[in-house]
Amino acid sequence: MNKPSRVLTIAGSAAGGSAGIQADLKTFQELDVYGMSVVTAIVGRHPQTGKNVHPQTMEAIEAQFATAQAQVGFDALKTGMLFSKEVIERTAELIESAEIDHVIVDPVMVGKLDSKLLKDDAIHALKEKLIPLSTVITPNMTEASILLDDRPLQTVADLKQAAIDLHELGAEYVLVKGGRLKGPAVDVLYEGTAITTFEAPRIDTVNTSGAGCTYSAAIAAYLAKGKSIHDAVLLAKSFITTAIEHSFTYTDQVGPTYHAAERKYGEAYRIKEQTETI
Ligand code: PXL
Repeated sequence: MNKPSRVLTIAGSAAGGSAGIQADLKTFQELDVYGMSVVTAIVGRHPQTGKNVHPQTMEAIEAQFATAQAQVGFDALKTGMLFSKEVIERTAELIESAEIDHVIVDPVMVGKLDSKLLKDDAIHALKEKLIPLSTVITPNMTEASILLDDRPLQTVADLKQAAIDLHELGAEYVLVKGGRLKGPAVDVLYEGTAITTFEAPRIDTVNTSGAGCTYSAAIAAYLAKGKSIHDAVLLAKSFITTAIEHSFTYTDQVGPTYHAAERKYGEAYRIKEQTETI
């Protein structure tokens, strides 16, 4: 049998199923890679207490990683919500020791429901320890702005400059996502010598919970399958755009993207792209 490529996500559990570990594993399954997970924290809302984040112990985190490594091994690894400086530092050590080909760092900081998914003192560790080990980082505009010491980002030109400057942190590639731009959803990929913009139409919906997780999980899956960074981003953007087009909600709360949309409707978007050398 042709065995599927293997992808590990190190991230938080999002109880509602739209984001975090749950979004990652659904995406891996859709794209026919073998998914594994290390849960760093459990995110759940407690209406009375407001308590939101339940960090897991370092022992539990290490045990999950060791199990996945021994039972399966990794072609690619993706990080999502890591929450604390300690978990970021340990994750960096584990990545270095495991010598993984493709490392996708989604620098998750704040959830759609304003849940705080990264402690303030963790940003430094993210920049110094984890990002330098990554193949690609996938910040949205807010995260890119924070990583650039609160630089305001408003236009595609701002995103291009942000991608070039973030590259200095040591990632091989930088993808700055323009989901919060006015107008079309334009993402910017900097590959060190060339910048490519990927453009999808803006879809008028609030149901985009977990869109960032899903997008970076799809990039991880395609890289694990041997695609180039350019093709992985192009295919993943098509996957997430179709998932957003078919997003929905069961309640009055912000709903999930539809991870099965591309398989079910076969409606891969034509993403417009343009490359310029720097
Ligand atoms: O979408 C960001 C995100 C990532 N990881 C976890 C989350 C969320 C958003 O709520 O809960 C665990």
